Amino acid sequence: MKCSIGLSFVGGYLAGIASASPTTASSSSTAVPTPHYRISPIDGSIIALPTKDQLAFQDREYGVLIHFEMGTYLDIDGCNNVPSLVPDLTLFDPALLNTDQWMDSITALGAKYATLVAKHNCGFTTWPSQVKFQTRDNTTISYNYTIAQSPVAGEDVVKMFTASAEKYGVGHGLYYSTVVNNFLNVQKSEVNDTSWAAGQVRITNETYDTIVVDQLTELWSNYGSLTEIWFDGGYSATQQATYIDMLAELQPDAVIFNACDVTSGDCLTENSVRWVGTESGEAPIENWSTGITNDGGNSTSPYFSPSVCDTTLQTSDRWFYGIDQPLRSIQELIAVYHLSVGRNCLLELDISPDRSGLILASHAARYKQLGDFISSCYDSPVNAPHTQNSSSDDGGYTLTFDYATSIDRIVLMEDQTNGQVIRSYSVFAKIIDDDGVSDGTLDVPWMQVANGTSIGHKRIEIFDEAVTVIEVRVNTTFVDTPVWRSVSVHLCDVIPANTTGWEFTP
Ligand SMILES: *[C@@H]1O[C@H](CO)[C@@H](O)[C@H](O)[C@H]1NC(C)=O
Ligand SMILES: *[C@@H]1O[C@H](CO)[C@@H](O)[C@H](O)[C@H]1NC(C)=O
Ligand SMILES: *[C@@H]1O[C@H](CO)[C@@H](O)[C@H](O)[C@H]1NC(C)=O
Ligand SMILES: *[C@@H]1O[C@H](CO)[C@@H](O)[C@H](O)[C@H]1NC(C)=O
Ligand SMILES: *[C@@H]1O[C@H](CO)[C@@H](O)[C@H](O)[C@H]1NC(C)=O
Ligand SMILES: *[C@@H]1O[C@H](CO)[C@@H](O)[C@H](O)[C@H]1NC(C)=O
Ligand SMILES: *[C@@H]1O[C@H](CO)[C@@H](O)[C@H](O)[C@H]1NC(C)=O
Ligand SMILES: *[C@@H]1O[C@H](CO)[C@@H](O)[C@H](O)[C@H]1NC(C)=O
Ligand SMILES: *[C@@H]1O[C@H](CO)[C@@H](O)[C@H](O)[C@H]1NC(C)=O
Ligand SMILES: CC(=O)N[C@H]1CO[C@H](CO)[C@@H](O)[C@@H]1O
Repeated sequence: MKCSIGLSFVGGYLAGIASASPTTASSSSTAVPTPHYRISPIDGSIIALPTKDQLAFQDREYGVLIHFEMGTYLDIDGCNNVPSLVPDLTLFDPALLNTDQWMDSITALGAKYATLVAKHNCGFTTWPSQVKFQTRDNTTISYNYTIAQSPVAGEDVVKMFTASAEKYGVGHGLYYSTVVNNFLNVQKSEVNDTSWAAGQVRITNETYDTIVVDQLTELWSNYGSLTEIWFDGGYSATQQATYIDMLAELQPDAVIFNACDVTSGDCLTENSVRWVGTESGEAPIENWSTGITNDGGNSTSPYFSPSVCDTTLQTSDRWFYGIDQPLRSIQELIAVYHLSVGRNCLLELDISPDRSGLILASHAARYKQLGDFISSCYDSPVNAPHTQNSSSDDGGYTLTFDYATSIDRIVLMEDQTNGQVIRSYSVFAKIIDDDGVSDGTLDVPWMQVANGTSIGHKRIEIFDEAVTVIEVRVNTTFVDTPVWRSVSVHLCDVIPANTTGWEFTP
């Protein structure tokens, strides 16, 4: 992926194209989807409304992004920034390829969806694309840089992956980079007409546009209903109307990563999700489900567009399998979970099958370790059978316990069906300390244990230390009376949060 490189095109690059050559925009009369929102009955502000697909996607909370393609066979991390590199087709030779084996790691992690890179920047397709096109000398040829010309001709990674995902009950999505294709000598959606390297085929810009449309049509027609579609680095402004129509017709339920042009505000679909703006796996502490900018979003934006935090398992921002590339520690990955899912951002963790087509044992073990932590910490609230709750119209929510209960964190979830409405929260607890116990009185004062702004789908607040409480109260400010999805308290092993250079504020 290296999507930071591509994604910087979303604003600057696309804006440049649109203003430099407005007449090249499609003549289709396709309407750009408009955002849906309502007006706050309290302060008149905008409350963006989600689609059912966006809510269902946020419910998945975390998934994986699978990098398995020609880049797997390079010592560098894919073909990014090496425009003349067209790796030899004989390199792609996964002798032990088994996508069910991938699913073992995905389900051990607890991921609810998986998005597969079907074409990355080298231009190689891991499905046997049947697309034909004209070269600049008007000869019609086949797109012959695919798995069908590789040593494993006859296989279709996209089809195998789709079947495995369906078998294991994991949502499946596809990534296809539209802005770079070394095989066709394309960077930033434009065919370079000055020189051609070995293995590159000569085409026109118009032909490139039709190839992309034809290949996306294959991917969006032949592999079922997709959970997520990735536009890494955005898309060419000239293709906007075409993609709007294609998505509406072929994949109306998919959520689209990078669906919106930050500058114009145009989106390909209402089902957009936005990039959070980094590849570290950390969302800003204040992070809304709304807004289309590549950061913490905007609470008053009319666009509902949750953020995605994509990040790697391997160190050094390495997305494709790297020989002997170290893995990030379990402590760092637990921090990543809290800095993404715990801050209302969808975590999309990289998976990098090796050159044999399998997930290495050391990688599999780390996914399971993270999955085990998440389920042991968060599957069951502490002392749930002895907890009562009540919510009130003043935006408050109270948990009372039949007897003193030790907790070290709280998980807050809004029901966002009618938009994200809470604008700030404070968590208070009646903490039993040594004095309280020795006094023999439960008349203990409220202490603020956490506070912040955005909740959205989920906010996890970890306290400085475990405390014993008899009551917990959440107070909020809001633009409409909050509807709580859940409020739960947990007690988990204390995991050291710090790793070198990793900022983590519990
Ligand atoms: C290819 O076809 C186009 C349109 O028919 C024509 O303008 C062009 O001269 C042809 N190119 C070659 C090399 O024959
Ligand atoms: C792909 O097709 C072009 C044009 O026919 C040809 O020059 C090239 O050798 C082919 N590549 C492979 C791998 O078959
Ligand atoms: C086209 O390719 C040549 C040779 O690789 C390179 O020097 C040039 O910068 C490229 N042009 C563009 C617009 O990328
Ligand atoms: C494609 O379009 C760009 C921008 O207009 C232009 O610089 C480039 O030369 C075109 N490529 C070809 C192959 O015509
Ligand atoms: C947030 O969105 C609103 C409505 O579009 C806009 O007026 C405001 O400037 C935005 N705020 C920021 C910080 O971009
Ligand atoms: C959290 O509470 C502290 C102390 O009362 C206050 O200074 C801070 O502004 C609050 N932060 C938010 C986001 O409300
Ligand atoms: C929470 O808000 C309610 C209503 O505004 C207020 O009465 C109460 O004192 C607040 N609770 C705390 C612990 O500050
Ligand atoms: C409150 O408690 C009831 C009864 O245990 C439970 O069904 C409900 O889900 C809880 N509400 C929230 C928001 O957690
Ligand atoms: C955690 O990291 C910060 C910043 O890197 C550092 O200042 C702090 O001392 C570390 N805390 C612990 C307990 O290691
Ligand atoms: C909309 C919003 O509040 N964005 C914030 C997200 O978090 C970053 C860093 O914490 C802030 O700079 C943004 O203002």
